[in-house]
Amino acid sequence: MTDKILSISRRTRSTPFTRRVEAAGVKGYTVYNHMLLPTFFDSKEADYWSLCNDVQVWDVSCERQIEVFGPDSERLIQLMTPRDISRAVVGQGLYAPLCDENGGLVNDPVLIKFADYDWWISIADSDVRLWARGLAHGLGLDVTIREAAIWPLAVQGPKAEQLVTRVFGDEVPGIRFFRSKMLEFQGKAMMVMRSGYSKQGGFEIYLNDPDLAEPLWDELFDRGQDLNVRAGGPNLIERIESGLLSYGNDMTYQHNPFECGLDAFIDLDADIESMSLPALRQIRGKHENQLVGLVFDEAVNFVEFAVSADGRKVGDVRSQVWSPRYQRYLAMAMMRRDYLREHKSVKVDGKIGNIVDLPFDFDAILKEG
Ligand code: THG
Repeated sequence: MTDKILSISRRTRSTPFTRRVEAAGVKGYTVYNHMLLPTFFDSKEADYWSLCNDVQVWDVSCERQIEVFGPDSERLIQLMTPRDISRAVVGQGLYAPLCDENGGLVNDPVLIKFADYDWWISIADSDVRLWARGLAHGLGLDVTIREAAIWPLAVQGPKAEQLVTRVFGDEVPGIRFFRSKMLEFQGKAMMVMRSGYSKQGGFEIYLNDPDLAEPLWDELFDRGQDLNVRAGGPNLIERIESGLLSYGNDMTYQHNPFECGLDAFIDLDADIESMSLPALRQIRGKHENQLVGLVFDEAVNFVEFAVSADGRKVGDVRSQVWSPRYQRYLAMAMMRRDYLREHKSVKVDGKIGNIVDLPFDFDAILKEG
């Protein structure tokens, strides 16, 4: 499919940064949580090199924060995720799948323990607020659930730490991965976490005052001039190379976390009350599909995203991109495990692709030739 114009209205919500994003020359948007998400500014490939070599500022306001507070907040969060959250400390983020009673993936957010009895669900693209409110109402839980007035701004890339330190001060380098500090910008404290949707390193600033959006954006660009700071957004090339999953693309509620390789973020043996754990304990090892990588020497045309063999469909491609760094065509595909047991490659569009585990291991891939 070729790119089309996106018609923008109130429904495709803008953000406090949108005017600056427009002024920076945004060329593409997608819609995420009913909100605009910039996808690229120069070209996807030029943006990729700027992210990997320098530093970018991303308007990721669409990572909406579903705030759950009140006496039963931790109980509700634990019901929604099969990851044990009991040892989380205030200020910590936890990447965690949310799963329904069948083990189906509802979302894959970052859970943030903002304070005791105050959790933020930093959601991927699905309507978690509705599900959470339904559960809370049905179970009679004592919680308040709302979409918080928070607009995350990510600063990503190898020079991100330098830039964020210039703006937020010397406490920044001491922030560990998926931990945060409350730091001041123009006298207002906001959460700064070492996190973000790339593997180039960086921070997310959880802006809590829309009037500071433009001053914050401008300060990052003023202080980052010598670092070649650019506007950017989650980059398709970088995130596929890094094996970062995208809910709605790589997986949906029809998949379970084992199929997506999220096993490490599930505590099957924990003594916790989580609504998906009984189903997940049953499903483990018996799931039908597995998300894997496919590696081709040249670009491939998938017909309707299908991967077929001997006249039957054996999987489908969920995300794909040409990697300019490795000179390979990379795909993430949801493949039938019965096919994977017997095969190490697929043939699509007349081209052979190797099946590899995720995340991609490029040393091994390049050695294969
Ligand atoms: N930051 C915040 N919220 C988010 C995202 C984010 N919400 C939506 C979306 N991104 C959720 N998806 C992901 C996917 C991967 C990661 C974070 C969010 C991630 N994973 C690391 C990894 O896979 O190596 C670390 C996981 C860990 O060790 O805990 O960072 O980007 N606020």
